[in-house]
Amino acid sequence: MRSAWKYYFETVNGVIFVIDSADKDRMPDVRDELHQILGEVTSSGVVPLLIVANKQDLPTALRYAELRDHLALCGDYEKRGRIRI
Ligand SMILES: Nc1nc2c(ncn2[C@@H]2O[C@H](COP(=O)(O)OP(=O)(O)OP(=O)(O)O)[C@@H](O)[C@H]2O)c(=O)[nH]1
Ligand SMILES: [Mg+2]
Repeated sequence: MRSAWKYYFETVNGVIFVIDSADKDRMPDVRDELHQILGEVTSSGVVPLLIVANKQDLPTALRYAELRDHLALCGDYEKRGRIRI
């Protein structure tokens, strides 16, 4: 599936990316995957990407600012107003 995402993005109207906010150990993998997707979404034209931070009810869940840091969402993407968590 991952290698086919590039073709998939050419045919969808939007992408919903769900994160387990409480799974801190996997944030590096999530970050890498998300940035790969962001690159492919961008090269496929304009595809809205919604990031859903799941499990926010758990006390150990990472909050907005922490997720933004872990996923390296600041910088260019955020400046362009293209990212909302
Ligand atoms: N507290 C809480 N639990 C949720 C939420 N959404 C899904 N779950 C539960 O999370 C569980 C699934 O997540 P995980 O336990 O991480 O399982 P997984 O991601 O399939 O497998 P792992 O590889 O072990 O992470 C299920 O028991 C769901 O009911 C949420 O918003 N809050
Ligand atoms: Mg999980």
